[in-house]
Amino acid sequence: MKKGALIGCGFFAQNHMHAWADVEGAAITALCDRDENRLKETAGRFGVERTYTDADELLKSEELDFVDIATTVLTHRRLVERAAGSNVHIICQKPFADTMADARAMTDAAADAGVTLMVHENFRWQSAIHAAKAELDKGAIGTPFWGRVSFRSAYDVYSGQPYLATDERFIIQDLGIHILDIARFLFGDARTISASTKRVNPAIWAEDVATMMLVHKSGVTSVVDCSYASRLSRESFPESLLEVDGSEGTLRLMPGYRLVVHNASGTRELDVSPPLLSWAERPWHNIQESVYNIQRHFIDCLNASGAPETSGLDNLKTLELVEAAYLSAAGNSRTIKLDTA
Ligand code: NAD
Ligand code: 89V
Repeated sequence: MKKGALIGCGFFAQNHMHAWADVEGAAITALCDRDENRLKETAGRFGVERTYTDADELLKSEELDFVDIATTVLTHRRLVERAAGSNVHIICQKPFADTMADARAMTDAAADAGVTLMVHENFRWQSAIHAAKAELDKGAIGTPFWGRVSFRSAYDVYSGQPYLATDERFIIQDLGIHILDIARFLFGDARTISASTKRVNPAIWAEDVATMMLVHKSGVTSVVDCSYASRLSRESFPESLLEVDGSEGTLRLMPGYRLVVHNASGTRELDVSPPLLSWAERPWHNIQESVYNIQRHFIDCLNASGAPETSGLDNLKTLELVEAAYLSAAGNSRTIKLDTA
């Protein structure tokens, strides 16, 4: 049994806790949150007795295999470095870091301590995205040459996550990061990116619309677009939609988890709806299933001493896309060549 502690018992951490209860071979034995009310509520909800308001105290007092950091970005570097210093394996929520320098210092700290570091980047672990990847991997549409990963919504995300309305950065750092990671997952690493952003909603501080174009080493050109200001006739939050054109056909992941694959043999339409886990709630159920999948993957990696797919080192490439997108948008959408290319 892998023993873990959760640091940060806020809005999204509740999903982590529900998923940990389903992951065989792992158990959360201690909790930490500097907000006593949230700490008590979560401890009561999940029956965890060992609680702390200070992460250093927790790391000193608990015998742990891993920590799961579910706090917001500005606290990630200190908590990851402390955890590495205590020789425990680490999961850290996205966005991994506020700067590339912080992210590199965090991956270095984990490497120096010889511990596994995974970024909780769960969108690629949604079963609909995995189903699309499986079609591409078996060559159903030949060699992809063009793709689009799109997330367009007008869902009220601000009530559950008020910081999204006041942070200096919004949609690229919060949501774009997920669909940029999906673009890397489907089309491989990118050479260049260009981007444009806009703030439509006057009640928020930063950008709620972003359009990005990537050129991948694989030869694919992809468009990665997101909006929290798009009032559609059918709200599809939080679905990521896909379009991929290949040398032998096309693939479309449509609203309602309909995967349409067309090639010389005809058209197949697959229902790739995610399962509704016992504790999940629509419409968040696809994200909630991916929380279970990525935490399951982390424990499998610890048991096999393998590197997680979204390791700290891998996620540096997704984070660099985020940084480059902001740089491009601030510079008349100029094309940015990526260092990790
Ligand atoms: P939140 O503000 O609701 O919760 C964060 C909690 O961490 C708060 O209770 C706060 O008191 C606690 N905290 C902060 N610093 C701490 C410290 N040093 N020690 C102990 N406790 C500390 O935030 P949230 O909406 O739950 O988001 C948390 C993270 O999860 C963010 O990085 C966000 O981007 C990410 N997130 C990911 C997904 C997803 O994976 N799909 C969805 C939503 C949010
Ligand atoms: O998944 C997330 O990171 C969330 C949301 C779906 C609202 O963007 O912050």
